[in-house]
Amino acid sequence: MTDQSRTQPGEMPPNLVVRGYGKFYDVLTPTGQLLCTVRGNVKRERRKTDPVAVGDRVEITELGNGEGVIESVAPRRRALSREARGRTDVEHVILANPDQLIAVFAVTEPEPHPRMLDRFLLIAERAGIGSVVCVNKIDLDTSGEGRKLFDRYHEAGYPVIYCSADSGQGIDELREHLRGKISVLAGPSGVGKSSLLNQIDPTQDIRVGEVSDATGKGRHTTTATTIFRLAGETYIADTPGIRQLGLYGVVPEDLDQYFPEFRPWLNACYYRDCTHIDEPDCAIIEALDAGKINRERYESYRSLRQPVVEDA
Ligand SMILES: Nc1nc2c(ncn2[C@@H]2O[C@H](COP(=O)(O)OP(=O)(O)OP(=O)(O)O)[C@@H](O)[C@H]2O)c(=O)[nH]1
Ligand SMILES: [Mg+2]
Ligand SMILES: [Zn+2]
Repeated sequence: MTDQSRTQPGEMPPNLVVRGYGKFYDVLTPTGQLLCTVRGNVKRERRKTDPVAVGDRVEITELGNGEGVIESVAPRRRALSREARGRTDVEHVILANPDQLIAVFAVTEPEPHPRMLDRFLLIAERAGIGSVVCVNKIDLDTSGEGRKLFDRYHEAGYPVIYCSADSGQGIDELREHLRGKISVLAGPSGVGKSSLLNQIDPTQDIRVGEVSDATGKGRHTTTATTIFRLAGETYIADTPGIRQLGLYGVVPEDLDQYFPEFRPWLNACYYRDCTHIDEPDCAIIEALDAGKINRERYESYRSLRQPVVEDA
């Protein structure tokens, strides 16, 4: 490849990393897919983050036989990230350059944990990425009681889709939200992320797992993040289930910005640096007491703002 084929400054190269396998990456190019290794300098330059992540746009050199080398990674426009395991200062990228998060939880099996959903929404807010809450396995909620847990997200302003990969309910609505965007399906294991993707595009035939009976927890069937192209500019990433979501780069002072339903009140507190916990004349607490902010969401904020200090 000659230098003329390189992308100009400010432009994103068309080549998209769609899957990683340790040292190798599948890269979708305008003419096909290549299995690529990574040039050593890319790793040396990026020690505090994944040197290459699924969703990255990359410059490559083709080697023939469907193989290539990633020469450089374009600066990420945004990234949905978590803390690397055991390293609070290192970013682990769930997906680079997504347009939106589809936060998938099951209405039951496994039991949904709203605090966990709050964390997913929070990392997306921090990254400047919009979210859709996708409540799956609605076929199992025969009484309609289970879905009420998710009312608070609708009240907070998030689109909430009730769907079932089994019955097909809500799939068309979900498909509408995906059109023309790069979306990332994320959530706990066993909630049906891969099953939903199979419903959205049956030609993909992605492996789905069983929720183990003993624990009701998923078994981590999906082991690597993979981007699928659904049509033209519509892409969706399936991700492995996440058990613990370490909040990368979230500072306590900024937490209130990441709860969208707080935003209308944020500049009305008496103290500019109000924590909204015990200060007088706090507009958030007034909104809470007036029923304009959901109490569970507020408690979720409070627990993150003032974590209980545990003995070492
Ligand atoms: N009843 C019911 N079961 C579902 C539904 N969607 C998925 N399942 C089942 O839930 C189990 C887990 O589904 P997966 O699609 O593998 O879940 P996942 O979120 O991709 O899990 P990981 O890959 O481990 O993160 C499978 O046994 C599915 O058949 C649904 O809408 N209703
Ligand atoms: Mg899966
Ligand atoms: Zn306040």
